[in-house]
Amino acid sequence: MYPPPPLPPRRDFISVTLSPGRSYDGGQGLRRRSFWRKWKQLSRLQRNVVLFLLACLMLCGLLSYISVADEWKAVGSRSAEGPKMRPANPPVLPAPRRAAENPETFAGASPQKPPRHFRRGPPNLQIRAPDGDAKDRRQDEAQRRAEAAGEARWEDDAQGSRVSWRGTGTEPEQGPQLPPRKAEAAPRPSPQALRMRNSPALQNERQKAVVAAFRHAWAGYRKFAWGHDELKPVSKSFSEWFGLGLTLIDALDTMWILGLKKEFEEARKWVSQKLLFQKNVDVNLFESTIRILGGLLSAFHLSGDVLFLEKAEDFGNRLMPAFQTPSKIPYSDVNIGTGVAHPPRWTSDSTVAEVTSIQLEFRELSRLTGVKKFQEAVEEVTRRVHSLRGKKDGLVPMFINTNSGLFTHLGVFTLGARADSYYEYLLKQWIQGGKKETQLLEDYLEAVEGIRKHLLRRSEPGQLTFVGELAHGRFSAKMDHLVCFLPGTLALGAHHGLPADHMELAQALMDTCYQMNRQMETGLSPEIVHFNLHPQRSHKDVQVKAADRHNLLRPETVESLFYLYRLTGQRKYQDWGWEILRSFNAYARVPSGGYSSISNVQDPRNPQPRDKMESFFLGETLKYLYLLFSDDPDLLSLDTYVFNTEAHPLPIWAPS
Ligand code: DMJ
Repeated sequence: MYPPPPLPPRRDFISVTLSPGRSYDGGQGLRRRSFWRKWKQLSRLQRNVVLFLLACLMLCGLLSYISVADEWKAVGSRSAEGPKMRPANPPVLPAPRRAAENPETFAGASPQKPPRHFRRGPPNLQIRAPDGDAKDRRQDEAQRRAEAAGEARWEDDAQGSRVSWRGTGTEPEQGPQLPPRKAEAAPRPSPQALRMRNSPALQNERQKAVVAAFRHAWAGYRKFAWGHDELKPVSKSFSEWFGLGLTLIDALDTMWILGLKKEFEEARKWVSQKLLFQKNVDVNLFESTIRILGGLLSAFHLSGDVLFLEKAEDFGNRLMPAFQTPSKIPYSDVNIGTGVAHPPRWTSDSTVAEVTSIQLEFRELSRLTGVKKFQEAVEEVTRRVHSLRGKKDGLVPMFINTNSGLFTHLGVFTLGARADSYYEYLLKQWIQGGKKETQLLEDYLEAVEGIRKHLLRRSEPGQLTFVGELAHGRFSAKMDHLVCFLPGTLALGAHHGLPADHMELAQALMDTCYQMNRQMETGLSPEIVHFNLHPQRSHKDVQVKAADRHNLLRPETVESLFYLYRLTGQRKYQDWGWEILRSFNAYARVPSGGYSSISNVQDPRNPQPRDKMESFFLGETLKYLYLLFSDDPDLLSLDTYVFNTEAHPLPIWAPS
């Protein structure tokens, strides 16, 4: 057989009919005549049908005209009032949308496109368009019915392998499905559940002041930001980061501890009815682990309410794709709806503090659920980081590559941003696990010696002990406020049997952190300070650059004050915390509700509110202040609980 002859190449033709002698009228006369001929050719029935359809069309047109005309009339009457109200120069951006007064009605309102919202580091942590509202409502309804029927319901997931803009298309590990649970590990109320104290009589005056501050902050959140991530107290609005009610979840255990039962119940209802993780949204693995996973686990432990554990397990499952990298060092971001994980847009590095400060939460999740993969994933990270080259006497660089698994940007060492909680979690995991994991302890002890050797100095003229930074052998006298977690961590280690000189160092650093607040005109620490190393009497110990003068309502100073008071009993630490609370009330409190971070801690007349209340103000700052003012060492005993880096208490597994 011969193959058929090849077809000629396809050509496109345009056919043109020329009609000489006809005057040009756009062909309209011709079209009219041919329409009339076609109409005549129709049967009577066909004509009637066509006429009937035309009549229907006209009727519809008439009806919709009437309704539109009504609306126009309304708009017209609104705009008649308009000119009086409108500012002479209307703002370029629309005014922020206000949340309704009633949180329940607002929580279900249609999603708006959230404002872009930037954090330290990655610019791509923005919320994506949430799923349709109707879908959310259907899921809510199904969830409500399931809960009414007494069963925990786990949403179905439309999962599929997807390829993100940078890399991994990962099959979400069991996605949101509830993994088969070992019968013996079924969740049950925590044996350590802490009874909520309802009686204000049990609270001293300072604790009552913290409760008042919390109520004020909560009132703002409830009124203007209910169910959203963060309150913008000045504009009486909100901002989204993950679109998961971050402040509400971060604050759950604080409400429990402060005895705010009504508020807790209302928030619990929101978690039960509105908190759904099947959302097309990128979350930062670290931030969402410490705030959301940690917050839910603590809420479960304190209240004994299994709802929080179920939510925690669902969320933990959705974070797991982040660990599917060539090196097993997790990506910074993961989409909890699609299961696609990825590094930041500009690099394949992750931050060292971020990948090493999720262990307490994932390990606890494994212990509670009996599902080992959570613990295995994070402990693999710990093992790999432990044996990496590039450390300096236990100090770690700030970045680690998710492909190679190696440290990058070698030679730069800090106890501040991007490295801070690595050190904190070495100690706290060791405590959490019952002080058996000696490798964690050894890494911690070595790091403390590394800090002493390379980063510790005294300022002039006041001889304040501080922790600076090292960049390629050059010392910088710069210290982030974030470093003020360190006195508390050192004191905690000493309490758990580590060398007594750790406590001495803790106390010296505590003095310094207090001075970082005290020496500012508002009594609130700036984000970063530089210490004076030169012995001229005219210079102050603590110096602040214009770009670093802001205060974000961070907890680290009061966190350490809590540990220092709890473990030494020295009242001065309570007094220092009291000063700080008074400063927050004087300079950060927004009368209509909420507290705001401020731009200038050196200008008490105009501290410049930044219109943002970070979730950690309720999750950490106010919680630590309340615990600092307590004289009851059994209120979240440090022999029973270990606090994650977002101040969420988790139980110590076994007595040492
Ligand atoms: C919190 O999210 C955590 O404490 C974290 O470890 C550091 N940053 C903030 C508070 O400042």
